[in-house]
Amino acid sequence: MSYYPLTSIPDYYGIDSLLTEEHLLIRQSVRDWIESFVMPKIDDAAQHHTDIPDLMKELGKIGALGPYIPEEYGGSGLDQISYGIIMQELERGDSAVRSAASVQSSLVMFPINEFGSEEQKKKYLPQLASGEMIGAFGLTEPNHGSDPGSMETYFVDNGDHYLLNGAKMWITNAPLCDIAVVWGKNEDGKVQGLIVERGFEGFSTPETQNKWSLRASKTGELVFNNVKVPKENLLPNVIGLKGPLSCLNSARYGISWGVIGAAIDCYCTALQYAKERKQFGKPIASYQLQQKKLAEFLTEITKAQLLCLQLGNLKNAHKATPAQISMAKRNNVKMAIEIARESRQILGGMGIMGEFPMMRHAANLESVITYEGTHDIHLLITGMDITGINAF
Ligand code: TGC
Ligand code: FAD
Repeated sequence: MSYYPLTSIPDYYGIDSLLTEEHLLIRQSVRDWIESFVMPKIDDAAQHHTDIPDLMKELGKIGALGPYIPEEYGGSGLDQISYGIIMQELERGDSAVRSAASVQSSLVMFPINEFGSEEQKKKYLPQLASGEMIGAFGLTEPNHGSDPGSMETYFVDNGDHYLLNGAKMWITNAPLCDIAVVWGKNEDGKVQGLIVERGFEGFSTPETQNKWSLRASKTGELVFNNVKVPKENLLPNVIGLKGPLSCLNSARYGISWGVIGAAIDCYCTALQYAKERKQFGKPIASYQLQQKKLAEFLTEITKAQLLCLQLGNLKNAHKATPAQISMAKRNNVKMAIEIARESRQILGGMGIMGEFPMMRHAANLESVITYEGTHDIHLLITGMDITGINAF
């Protein structure tokens, strides 16, 4: 259960009035699920570096996997604002929960839906939507993170199959995945996507241990040692880096909304605590220094909400540019990590305890500010968009 009443979740600029009845219903149902399924378990999972059992199936049951994927393939056919709202509510629980849903939706279901064959869509999408199948997305490599265009993973035509070699690193859900959408270079040096299934000989997924961040999420490697991938597992409808980067547009958009949820959790906790905690005979909320922090949190959350709502409108109209998405990802993650850090101070010593969410959110957001394009890379994308000069 949250420490604050859910009725205190802020809507300072009346943004709810711009949402539809359906958006509000979706938000309420995900909010309720986070309270009943995630909140009671999340501190324990993070403290013990374990995933939440059955998380993906439960996410499937509430319709959080592939919300915008067409219903004929098991999705919910919802709009982009619904997707954003779902991500926001999930990340109020924990970034690991949003990560699970965003990888499955934007990085696995999205490329199969956009670039896959009809057979691939029918074979994989319904099981991914229900959470019976867990997907991973392999782009980053040990030697190539911000610069995926230099990837070394490659595959060659070997008669009736492709032979895949290489390794991917920092892969969310690698140790749990049933399939992985893997980006490698073909014999012409062009990037293409392959669907690699657990059980293919030569494919292994060692877990990355000892993370201080996203501890309720499994991270690992994808290692390919002469893996025979059937030819029908190649994504046929995209060639080039724009394939994986298009998936990132969708996931980065979801993160822009998601981190608002983490910021809201920290803000609401800090506000409640500041009103209850007395020092020098008065609630600490009565002191100007604490009010400054709380007022600035709410200002930044409200600006981030407006940014996301308009980005959602642009996305619904298929007009959102990658650079606009970069701006929102960069701004909102920075906003959330600063609120997590500052709000912890409002709780004094109690702020470091697992009973309160700040340390967990702050540690999680250290990953979120790095993955899906680092804070610096998103700045360079904006810089290139406004100057026309590539500074990478
Ligand atoms: P560049 O030459 O600029 O572009 C190559 C081709 O791609 C096109 N393109 C895009 N297409 C769609 N969406 C985008 N956002 C695109 N950005 C570029 C571009 O038009 C070009 O197309 P074409 O047809 O001319 O070939 O590429 P570059 O090599 O200079 O690199 C550009 C850069 C740095 C922006 C890009 O590589 C980048 O974004 N780097 C960051 C890498 C990153 O974000 N990795 C994320 C890995 S996945 C992950 O972190 C999941 S975390 C999941 C979780 O747990 O939530
Ligand atoms: P590097 O690219 O080595 O960057 C190091 C530093 O150099 C950064 O500060 C960066 O901003 C800076 N830098 C790099 N290039 C430039 C430049 N041209 N100019 C100025 N500064 C520069 N990847 C996946 O493919 N799938 C996943 O599911 C996935 N999940 C992840 C989960 C977690 C928990 C984490 C931490 C990462 C995950 N990633 C995943 C990888 C993530 O996308 C990369 O970590 C990220 O893109 C950065 O790559 P890197 O770590 O290699 O850092």
